[in-house]
Amino acid sequence: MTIITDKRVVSDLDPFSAEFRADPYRYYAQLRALGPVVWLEKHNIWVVHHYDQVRTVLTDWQRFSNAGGGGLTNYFKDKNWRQPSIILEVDPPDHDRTRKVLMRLFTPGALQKMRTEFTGVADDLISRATERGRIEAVSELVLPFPMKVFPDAVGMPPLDRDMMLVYGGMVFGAFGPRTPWYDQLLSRAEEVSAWVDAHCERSALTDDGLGAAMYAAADRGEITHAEAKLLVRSFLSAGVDTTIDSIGLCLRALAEHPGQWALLREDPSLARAAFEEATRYDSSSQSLFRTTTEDFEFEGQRLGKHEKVLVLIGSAGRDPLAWEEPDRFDIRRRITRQIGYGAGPHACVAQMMARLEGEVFFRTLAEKVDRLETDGPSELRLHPGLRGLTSLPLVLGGK
Ligand code: OVM
Repeated sequence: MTIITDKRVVSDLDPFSAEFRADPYRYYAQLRALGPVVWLEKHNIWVVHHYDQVRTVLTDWQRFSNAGGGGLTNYFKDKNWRQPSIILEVDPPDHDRTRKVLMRLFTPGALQKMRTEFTGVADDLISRATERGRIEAVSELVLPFPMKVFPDAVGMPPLDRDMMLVYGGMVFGAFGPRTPWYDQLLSRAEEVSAWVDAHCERSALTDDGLGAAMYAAADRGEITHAEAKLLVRSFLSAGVDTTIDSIGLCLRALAEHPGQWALLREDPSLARAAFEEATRYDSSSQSLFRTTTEDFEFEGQRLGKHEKVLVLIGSAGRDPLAWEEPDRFDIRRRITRQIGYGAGPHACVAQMMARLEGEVFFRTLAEKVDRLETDGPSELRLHPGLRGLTSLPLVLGGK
């Protein structure tokens, strides 16, 4: 008989609470101090939060599966509110077939076309914001950018902001626990799902966007037409809120670090590096989930089969074991091991598009804007699944 002594490392921290979300980096450090794998008793889940272990978990898809669901709901035990994603919530080899279709969309030519279009939109939005001078940057500058360029690239008509943001809230709400807030949001699930479904139909898309390219892959037999529709849905699920929030947080970081803004303003070619650093330093995607496929020992802890593992990529980006002065926002940092887009087979498939949005936005800002200052406190949206701002008052002055 084997006797397993219970040396489980336990914490009562709740990464989904408003208190934690308001100041996550402080709590991440507390979690890291406890050890590489910690049991969170509030939710009965494991958590990993160091760079190395986060990368290991995200890469080891055999033991840390995505089929258990992208959020806190455990699909091995419970049913989810929406049909599972056919790319996020499946494991290789099935996953690789749908992923390949999406990967092929981001050709140099497609990205070049996006760059031209993104630049036109950024130019227009930033010029108008600069003329106004004092702005609430989330609603007047940040949000309108992905909200325009993303549906345009996919080939969708302009998105109804309210519906889109309710849907995004629902999708990423699933990254957190069932709360009265989330239940209320889910009360609109039927209406919102119908809206999303209708927008993902081939007939609702232009014939020259990313959406049409997915249906073309179906015509070639690489996927079914039903799968093409679900892949358009994945795009719409993962592509809007994430970039809005990441661009907003990067803008705030620049406004709050005048020395870094001065560097970028003097050399707009640093824009891509600035957004890359913000993706490490403070970005929308802080957490992901995996679910164990078997009983095994990991970093000295006994993990059981079908247990949820919270993967804090936001903490991995601030791990002092992996980064020099991780709490410093430094746009000249050379980032060769980005973890903000995840890692392994499920690493963000549209990360090149996300980077392009960030690069174009901040390059245009650096080219057109001289003065960039905060104009009062910003407000965080204390959403359990995605980090972002609800308001960012700024003063902008043109060059
Ligand atoms: C999807 C999906 C939804 C949310 C996030 C995500 C981070 C993917 O439906 O495939 O990736």
